[in-house]
Order: sequence, then structure tokens, then C-alpha cells
Amino acid sequence: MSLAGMAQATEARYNLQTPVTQIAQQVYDLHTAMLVVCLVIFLAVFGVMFYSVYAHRKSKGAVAAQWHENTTVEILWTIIPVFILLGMAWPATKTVLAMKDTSNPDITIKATGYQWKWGYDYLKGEGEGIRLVSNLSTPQSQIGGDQQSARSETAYLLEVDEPLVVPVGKKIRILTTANDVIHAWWVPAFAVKQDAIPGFIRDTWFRADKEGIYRGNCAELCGKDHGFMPIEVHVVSADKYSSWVAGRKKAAAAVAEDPSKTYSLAELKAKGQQVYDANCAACHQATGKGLAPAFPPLDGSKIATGPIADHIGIVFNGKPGTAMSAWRQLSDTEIAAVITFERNNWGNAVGDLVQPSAIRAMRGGAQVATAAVPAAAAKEAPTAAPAAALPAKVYFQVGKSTLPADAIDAVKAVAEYLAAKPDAKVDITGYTDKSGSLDKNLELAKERAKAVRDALKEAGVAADRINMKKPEAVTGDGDNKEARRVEINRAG
Ligand code: HEC
Ligand SMILES: [Cu+2]
Repeated sequence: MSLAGMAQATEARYNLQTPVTQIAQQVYDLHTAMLVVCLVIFLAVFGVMFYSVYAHRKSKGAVAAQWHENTTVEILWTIIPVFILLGMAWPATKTVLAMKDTSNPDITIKATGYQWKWGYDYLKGEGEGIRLVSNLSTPQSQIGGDQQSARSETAYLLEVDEPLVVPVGKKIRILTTANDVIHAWWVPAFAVKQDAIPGFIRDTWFRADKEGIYRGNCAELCGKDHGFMPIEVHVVSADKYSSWVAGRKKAAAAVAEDPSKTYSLAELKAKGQQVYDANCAACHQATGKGLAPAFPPLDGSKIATGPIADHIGIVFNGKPGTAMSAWRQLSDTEIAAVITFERNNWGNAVGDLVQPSAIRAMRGGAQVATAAVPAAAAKEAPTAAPAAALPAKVYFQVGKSTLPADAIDAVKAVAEYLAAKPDAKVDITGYTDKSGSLDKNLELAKERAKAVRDALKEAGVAADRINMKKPEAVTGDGDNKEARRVEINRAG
């Protein structure tokens, strides 16, 4: 293995990696062919030039010929390059088209870029339903610590805890997207490099012809740990793949029973530590001290030692507009554990804990409890349906554009109203007062309107049923509540 590994390392040093898919082979061959074409042109052009300089030098008494406009030469030096270019473009285009042909895959996997790791969802084909998160597994001690000599020849910073596993010889379609910023999924041996863009789905594919471990990187500068979110793909035989799938399914079934289990503080803390190290330590640091000024400390933080609902809220929903993203993709147990860990580690000793069942309950209500609505609101969600009449109003806090907790009622009312009237649409208008900077006020009103729109969308309202109106100004003094409202009216 290590011999083979070294062979691969030396081989790849000055050349492309050994291709393991047909497309990669074509790319490799194209690359070689183009290089040869360039080399031949280089030799021909410089050969003629050097020969001319030498053979017709002044000391030999050469006299320059004097002529203008030789049509034959001009036609030739236009036509010949055109043919050379066409000759190169033809096979290249064929390969590019083949690269884009993602039809009829055997297995479809969604790869989601997160700052800074990859998440994989097996969407279709054998293994459907499997979900894994791939974190860098190179120990910190090898990166900056005292174990640098222990670095692996081939896998240093290219190794992960949970590799992507796929069967050999099958067409694997990869859908790429991202959760925060643009990343790119790049595995050179497959000749696959596809941007992963938040809010968009792109796709690419590969069919590996050889079992083995293939490694790649994120290839889009995506922040502080861009160089630490590698990709590791294990291509295995069909049998091995089937047993891997069976193993994952079993493990998933075991975990799926967990949320109803009641854990002790010690159990949650232990589990939470793992979740924290894998997901949160990159920003908040293992010490819990954060990294000023971008990443706040959790040790002694008001939120991590304050009301538990706020703590759950920020982990579950993130904080829009900051690097703190929503961590909903973690399991109920993981979220419960990491929150419990944060409240009872370092100098924090709140002593309370969250059970996974509480997170699960929140998810149940999360359809309506929108991105920015904290957990407390989700719990208090009224059981009696609010009167489904418009206009509905949402009052924001002074200077804030985050959705207030009680917005849930208005959002629910509007969603119900629209559900009851399939051809109705709504207008959303943000209001502002006339104090202070008008530009700033209008911007704030717009942000607030957007927050309401997003909440409606999350509550299942189709985007084309929502019209965004220009902000309007209300006369009144500094703290006029009506000037902080977003109003939702029936359109037309
Ligand atoms: C990409 C960087 C990043 C990662 C990873 C991250 N956070 Fe944060 N986190 C932030 C930032 C930035 C804030 C501050 C947001 C703000 O402006 O209030 C924050 C705030 C918080 C707060 C509130 C702290 C306070 O006192 O305001 C908590 C609690 C928290 N994060 C928990 C977590 C947990 C749990 C995880 C892992 C599951 C995590 N974070 C992962 C960047 C990150
Ligand atoms: Cu990235």
C-alpha cells in the first residue's frame, strides 16, 4: 500500500493524476495531445526563426528581400492555424459534452459544501437515505503541533473521518450545492471539478473503473479553513458497497431510536464534545475562547450561560448575516449534546441539559417556526388557529431586522389565509419613521420585509404569491411602534 501510495505520489508530482474514469482518461489524453501540438508548433516556429537568423546573417553578406503583401503566405498562415484550432476543439468539445451528460445515473449523491466540510446525501439508487458528514481527520498535532514528522506521505490534509463510498463501475451523479459560501467539489483522478453554490444545484458525474482511494479538495476559496475540507472517495466492489450500505442502515436505525432516550448529563457532554470538535471548534476554538474579533467566545458567553431557549435557538437557526449558520443538519442527539456540552464545559456550569426529544419536538413545529424564530416561540405556538384575516402585522424591535418571536402568529395566519384562498396573493410592505437617516431607515424596512417574506416561504407559501412593496414612511416620533411594522395585505 505504502509503495503504491508513493508511486502515485511521485507520478502525480509533475503530471496530472492517473486517471481512473473514462472521462479523466480523455482529459489526460487531450492534455497530452495539446501539449504535443504546442511543442511541434514551438519547434517549427523557433526552428525557422533561428535558422533564418543564422543562415542570413549580416556578416555573411545577406541582403534582406524587400516585398509587401504576399497573398499566398497570408492565406496560409490564416488557414493553417484555423485547422489546427478546429482539430483541437473537436475532441475537446466531445469530451466536455460527455462530462455534462449526467443522464441515467446508477446512484445520485448530493454533496453539500459547509464551512469547512462536506456533507453527502445519497438521494437515489443503492444506499438511498444514507447521510454522512466528512470532516478532516488529520490530527491538529500534525498540522501545527509536535507530531509533524508523523504526517502521511499521500493523505496529509487529504484524509477524512467519513469518506464518500461508491461502487466501482457504476455511474455516480453528484449534485453539488452549498450551505454558506461557494465551494467546489474536486477530485482530480475523476476529472471532476464542480462549483457548489448556495441556493443552486449543479451536477457532475463519474464512473470509476478501478477500486481504490481517491482524494481531492475544495477548489473554491471559501474562508479560513478552505485548505482543510478535503474529499476522500473510496471506490469499492459491488459486494463491499452493499455491505457498507447495510452497515450504515443498521447504524442509522440504531441512532433513529435514540431521540426518545433520556441521557444523563455526562453522556450528553461526552457526545457533545465530539460534535463540538468536529463542527464548532474551527470557529469557537477548542478552548471555547473564540477568535476575536470574528468568532465570539462561548466560555462565559451570555447565550451559552443564559436562557436555554436562546441557546437552542441560535444553534438550530443560526444567525442570518453572520458566519454562524443554522446547524439543523446535525441530528437531534447531536444538537442536544453540543448545547449541553457548551453549557457545562470550560468555565460554564449552568447544570441544565437538553434532551434530544426536545429538539425533535422543535423540528416537528419547525415547519412554522421559521428560521429566525427562537425555540421559545415554537413551544408556545398557539394551538388554536389564529384568525385568518388580513392585514397581518409584524412589529420589529428598534433598529433590528431579525424576526421577533411573536411573528409566528402573523406568518401562520397569512399561510392559512393563502391556503384557504388559492388564487389570492399578498403584498408585503415595510414601514419606517422619518427620524434619522432616511436611507438607513428604508434599508431597514426592506430587510424587515425580506425577513417576513423568508418566513412565509419557509411556512410553505410559494414565492410567486408574495409581492414585495416599496417601504413606506409613517409620521411620528422616534419610538412609534407602527413605524417598525411590516404589514401583509391582500394584493390587488
Ligand atoms: C463558521 C464559523 C462558526 C462555526 C463553525 C460555528 N459558529 Fe457559532 N458563532 C459564529 C459567529 C460568527 C457567532 C456570532 C454571531 C453573532 O454575530 O451574534 C456565533 C455565535 C454562537 C453562539 C452565541 C454566542 C454568543 O454569546 O453570542 C453560540 C451558542 C454558538 N455560536 C454555538 C455554536 C455551535 C454549537 C456550533 C457548532 C455546532 C457553532 N457555533 C459553530 C461562528 C461559528
Ligand atoms: Cu470550500
